[in-house]
This record gives sequence, structure tokens and C-alpha cells, in this order.
Amino acid sequence: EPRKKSSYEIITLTTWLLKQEQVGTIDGEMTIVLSSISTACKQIASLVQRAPISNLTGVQGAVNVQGEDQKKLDVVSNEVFSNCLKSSGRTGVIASEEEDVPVAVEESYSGNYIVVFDPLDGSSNIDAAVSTGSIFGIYSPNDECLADIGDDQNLDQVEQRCIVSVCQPGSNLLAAGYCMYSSSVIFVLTIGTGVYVFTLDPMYGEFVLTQEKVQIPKSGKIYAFNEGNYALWDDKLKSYMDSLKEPGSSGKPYSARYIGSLVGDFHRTLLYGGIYGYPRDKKSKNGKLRLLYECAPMSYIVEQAGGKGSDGHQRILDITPTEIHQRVPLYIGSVDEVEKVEKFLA
Ligand code: P6P
Repeated sequence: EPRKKSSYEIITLTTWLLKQEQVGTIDGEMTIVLSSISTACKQIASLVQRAPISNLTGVQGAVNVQGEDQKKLDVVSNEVFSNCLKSSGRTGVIASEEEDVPVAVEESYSGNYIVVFDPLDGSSNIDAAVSTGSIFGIYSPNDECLADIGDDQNLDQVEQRCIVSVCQPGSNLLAAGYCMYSSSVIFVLTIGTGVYVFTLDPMYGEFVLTQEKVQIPKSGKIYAFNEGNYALWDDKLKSYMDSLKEPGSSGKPYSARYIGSLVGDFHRTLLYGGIYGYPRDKKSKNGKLRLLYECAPMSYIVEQAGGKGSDGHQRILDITPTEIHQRVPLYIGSVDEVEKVEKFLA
């Protein structure tokens, strides 16, 4: 008797990852790394959702029950991410916004993937309970940087080698994703076969597949820039910004939406279309966002969804970082919208 397929088939992230491994899109090591990342995101989701409560358990600079100083949520998120990756045993090197240099993971015994991440982007929004997110990217293992780690090689030589192996162009990414902590907890992932969206079901703590092969609209009349910096922008950018306010042939100007959290602004752009931009300005010569663990992963995702990620002149994924925390200007979203700003900036 063939198994009756239930009409209400739930596909969890775990089962989805195993399926991708079965068809050979990813190997078993990558499956474990991605699964450990999703575990970190679940833990961070619960930390973020209870942040105001845990803040109430003690006054500023309170001491927690183990006698440790209470840490800021973004530092705690970094520890959660790092611990999950280290215990996966398949991560060779991690580079985080919260770490000055890449960390070579001694516990790694196979896989040796390179994982870059921003554990909690937009953390200044936490106290107001506005959306925040974690962003990650995974590069292929790089064994030579980890070579001789057992010998008494001085660690900063290893770290130097690891910096080189971490500084790869986004075009080398094998996987990228983010987890948005908002009205829903949304895990967005690409392994190079399109963009998949999973929603955390709090009933049983699993990410459930809710959208497959997301395609960003080719155009969209929503823009997300911090116009408070307008006076600091160059004239070409000002002209672009002014053009968005003209009613144009449709009789309606663009709408501004900006929540001060890249993950939230990006996710809305991915689903509704439009553009998110963080330009360079007179104060920040290279803009504010980091290439390695913010702009490159987001650009890989948006390209997998049929969109574009640019620094205003070139494809983000073609830029090779020269240092871990390098900043670049970012224009990302619908093809028509990114190409429009590139024309103004040419
Ligand atoms: P501003 C958060 O600090 C962040 O890195 C992004 O998430 C966000 O889009 C941007 O910076 C906000 O920066 O200068 O507009 O407050």
C-alpha cells in the first residue's frame, strides 16, 4: 500500500539540508556547518526576544549568577555563533565582526570550512525591539592556513595565513544566509541553487520551509537609505536621490522605508523589490558596511534571487577584500533600481 502523502507536508531545514546532501549539492560537512549555524540562530532568537527581560534581571553592569559581568547581547551572540561552529567540528576558521582577527578553530577535524559572520547586525535596535539579524557566509576549506597548527608555530603566523585565506571575493562563496529576528524569525539561505526561506515554528523550535526559489521583483519603488547623510553625499548621488522624489510618468514618487537594520531592510527589498543603499560620504570614505560578512553574503543571496549587489560601480562579488573588516559602499536590490543608481554615479 503506497504511503499516503499528507496534504500538509512540513519540510524542516534539517530535512531540506539532508535532501540537498543526498542529491550532492552539498557534502555532509557543509550540512553539519549549516545545521550548527541554524542552532546558533535559534539560540540568538530566544536571547533577542527576551533581551528586555534579561536586562531587567540586573541594573547596568550587573553581575550574573556565575559572577561574570553581564555581557552585551552582540558579544553574547558572537560567543553563541562561535561555540556552535566550533562544536560542529567542521569549521576550520571563523571571521566575525566581533573578532579583530580570524580565529583558527583547533577543534576542527574535518571539513575545515571558513565561516564569516556578523552575529547580530543592527544590535542598536535591540532596546527598542526593532528587527535585527545574523548574517553569514561560507567559503571552501583552506587547509594550508591551518597547516602545522599542532606544532609550536607561533599563532600569529597562522593567523596571518588565515587572514589571507579568509579574504576571498564573494564569488567564491559556497553558501550564504541570514536570520532575521522580527515579528517572525526568518532563516534565509542559498547554497547556489536559489534562495530558500524558512520560518521558525515556536511550537516545536524548527525552521520550516515557507518559500522556495525566491525571485526579487525586477523593479520596485521602495528605497532604503539614511537620508540624514544627504548633505555628506556627492552631487551625483544627490541627483539620484532627488529623482526618486519626482512623481514621474506613474504620477507617484518612491516610498522611503528605513529601519536601521540591514537584515530587515534587505529582507523587505528581497520580497517586495526596491533598493537598499549605504553610500560612501564625506565622513565615511568607504561607507559603513563590511564587505566580507555583510555586503558579500547579501550580494550572493540577491544575485541568486535575480537581483544585483554593487558598490556603485562594480559587482560586490568581484571585489577581493584586502583586510577582514574592509568597508565598501553598498547598493543592493532590484536590477532596474541598482542599475539606475549606477547610471547616476557613472
Ligand atoms: P545608520 C547597523 O548598525 C548597520 O550596520 C546596518 O544594519 C544598518 O542598515 C546601518 O548600519 C544603519 O546605519 O548610519 O543609518 O544608523
